Amino acid sequence: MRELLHTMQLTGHKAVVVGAGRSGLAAVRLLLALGATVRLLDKRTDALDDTDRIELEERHVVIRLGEHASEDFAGADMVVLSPGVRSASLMPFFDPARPPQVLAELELASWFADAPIIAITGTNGKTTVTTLVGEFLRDAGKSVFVGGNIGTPLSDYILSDQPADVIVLEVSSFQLQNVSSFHPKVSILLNFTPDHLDWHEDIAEYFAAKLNIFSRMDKTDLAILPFDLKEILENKIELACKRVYFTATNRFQAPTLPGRHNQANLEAAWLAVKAFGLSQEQVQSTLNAFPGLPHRIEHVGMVNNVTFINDSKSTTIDSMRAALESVDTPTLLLAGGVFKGGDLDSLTPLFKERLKAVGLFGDSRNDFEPTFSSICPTSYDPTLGEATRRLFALAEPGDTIVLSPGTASFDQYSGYAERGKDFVRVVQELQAEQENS
Ligand code: UMA
Repeated sequence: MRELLHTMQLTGHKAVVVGAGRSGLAAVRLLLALGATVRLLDKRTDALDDTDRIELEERHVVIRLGEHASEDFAGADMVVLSPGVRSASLMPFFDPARPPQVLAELELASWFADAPIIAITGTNGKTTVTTLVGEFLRDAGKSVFVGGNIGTPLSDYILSDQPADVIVLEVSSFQLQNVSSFHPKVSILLNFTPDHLDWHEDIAEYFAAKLNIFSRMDKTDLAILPFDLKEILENKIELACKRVYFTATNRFQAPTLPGRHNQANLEAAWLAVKAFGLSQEQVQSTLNAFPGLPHRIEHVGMVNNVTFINDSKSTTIDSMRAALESVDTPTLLLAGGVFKGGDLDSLTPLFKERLKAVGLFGDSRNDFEPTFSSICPTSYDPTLGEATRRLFALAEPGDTIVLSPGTASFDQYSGYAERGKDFVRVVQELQAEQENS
């Protein structure tokens, strides 16, 4: 048990946790360790598996599954939100005479953080930079916890005995929207482009949530900021902490992290670990052995001298742009899925320069087809597998087929990772067919 945790800290407190996913379950366990009385809610009636349900019931957690209702929140002192839960959607259920304290799982867990935090946010590149910062620090001999939006909630670390000299957290706008005392030592804002507008009220709300990462930082802390946003950040936002701006350079060689956007990611990651005493040589030495990240401009095979790149993590137009810019051979693009919006036409010059053909699949055909069909041969197939095979039939040796859909995957998949694995499966099938022919 961590030094800052005491079992009597929240004794007598009534806490409601909303969402029985990874964050919600971790928050429940942390609240139990603090002595709170806990109620767990989830809209989905099948949200809990038997193992978790039995464990929580044995620990006297009241579980309520199904649509939320006012009585679920009756008497609550605090309501802890999973990232995917919008606090505004719960307001009608609260007693206006005695509203509870509403906070993110990240906020609750951060009260007990016992090591300096490096927090990373931005629209694109968060997972890459979070992973890199963790790897750089580990290779330099530091013990590190890497978590947050990347997968393991901070609450899990707080409840563990894992030692850490540094806590490295990927943080999303969803999480940042409900923090008030979260206080990183170093924060990185990687970039900012429209995203999640299906969830946030508007772009201003999304930007404000991202900037919340800096709100508690003081003059001993460091903000690492994108040069592109300097004017906006200098003129509109007051930061109490030190700040440094970054842009893409050629400081590092990183063959598994192609593209200018990755040079910018590397620069931001380097500035963060520099603040912890690492040298440029140490960073380069880690990069020399860095295998790259799955589903992010990942080289997944070659058939008949046609290269296949899996960039399934590309869920925005901006990441589609980054992927296309990173490939310097004639490109056949696979795109499609749930389009989240964005100015596709602004990329017309890049499309004209790079694209040989486009294979659309899944949803959003009507969003993509007008732009692409005016530029290059554009086909449509219902599934990714069919679209990949069609482009492969068109491709010539030396070409590259890039899956960089620029969309969410929920029309056909449970997430981008499943979509990426499906693509890899098709590539492997093509490889096997080629070997057997
Ligand atoms: N739910 C309710 N009521 C609501 C809304 C949701 O009960 O009003 C329930 C859902 O039915 C569901 C549960 O809440 O069962 C899910 O909670 P969640 O979506 O917060 O998911 P977790 O499993 O807790 O995962 C979260 C992050 N998910 C989101 O932000 C959507 C994970 O990031 C993160 O890895 C995990 O916490 C650990 O910190 C994923 C993600 O997609 C990777 N993040 C977005 C992104 O990267 O674009 C932000």
